[in-house]
Amino acid sequence: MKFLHCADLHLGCPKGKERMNAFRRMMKFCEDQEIALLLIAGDLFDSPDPDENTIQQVFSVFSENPRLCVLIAAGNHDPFMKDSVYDRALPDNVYVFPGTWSCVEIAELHVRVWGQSFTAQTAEPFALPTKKVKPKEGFADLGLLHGEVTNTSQYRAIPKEMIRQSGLVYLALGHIHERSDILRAGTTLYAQAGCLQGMGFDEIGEKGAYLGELDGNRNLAMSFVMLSDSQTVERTLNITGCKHLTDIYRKYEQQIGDVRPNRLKLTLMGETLLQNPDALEMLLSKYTGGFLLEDETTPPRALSAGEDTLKGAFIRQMEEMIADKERQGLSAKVEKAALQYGLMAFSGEVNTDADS
Ligand SMILES: [Mn+2]
Repeated sequence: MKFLHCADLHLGCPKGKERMNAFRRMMKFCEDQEIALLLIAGDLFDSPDPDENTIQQVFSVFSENPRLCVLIAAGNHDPFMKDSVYDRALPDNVYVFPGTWSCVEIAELHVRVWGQSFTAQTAEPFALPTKKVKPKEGFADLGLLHGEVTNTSQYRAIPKEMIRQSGLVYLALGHIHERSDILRAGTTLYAQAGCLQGMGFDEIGEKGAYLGELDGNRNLAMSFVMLSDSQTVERTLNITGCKHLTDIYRKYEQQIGDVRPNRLKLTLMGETLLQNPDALEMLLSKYTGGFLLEDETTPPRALSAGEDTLKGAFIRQMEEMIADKERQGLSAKVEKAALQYGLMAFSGEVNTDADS
């Protein structure tokens, strides 16, 4: 029996076209791979009342594959409450868990799936019912929850001890947009699937879902499936020795190049005088689907720092001021800029209206 575990699709969010594309790609994957069970670990929608067009698209795609069982544990973004997106007639193959830990038994798949929805924007820590449920002969128990594996969180803390005691074969989790590895507590495997499609610069790398294959002896094999449209990639570029924007531009073209449709988080390193980051951003953004520049360059630790010249004395004094500020835990941003401009002035690259 094959199942797919996804989470945090955030459909219906502003500029959410890529997220909808990833959702459609995932549903196509389910059909092509004859997945029997789709576990959605919360935040399918970005809000409890997304626009009607989004709702219709999502539910009609579910209906198009009636053999697929779709189980949803609502999350903090799309809690299951009165008049929310889930408080309506749903397609026959879709089930949303209530706010209490309970199970659905799917006889033809020989599984029971346990789950619990958010019913508000926050949720109490997860606790198993005191009366322990007995395993059922011939059935594997799976779990589905939105929350974080920790002891304290307003977004349903899930203590590891609870997972260990759960008796589940696998617990499918959502909420954390960065996926976890397949982890273990006792005999239970568990994982955060991560979001299906990243959008921001804090959602780095390949996104997708976990594919599970369960055999008749409750042996489980899990693997990751990449399903996202574009991704955010991180790169660094050392621009030591680059004097002008065109030098940086050329170096970028040689070492990184076109990353579209991906978004790029570019960190500039090295010793240089980066004069106009905005212009650089404009030059390079044509090669990316979105651009974030982090400047971690340092002013050239001028070879002339040891010189017995006016320039040498200036550098030593500025470096002392910077070190002094940093010792006090203060920002030395102004002093660093002063050092940059001073060095530029020494090399004749700046005139008196440099700060305009
Ligand atoms: Mn969430």
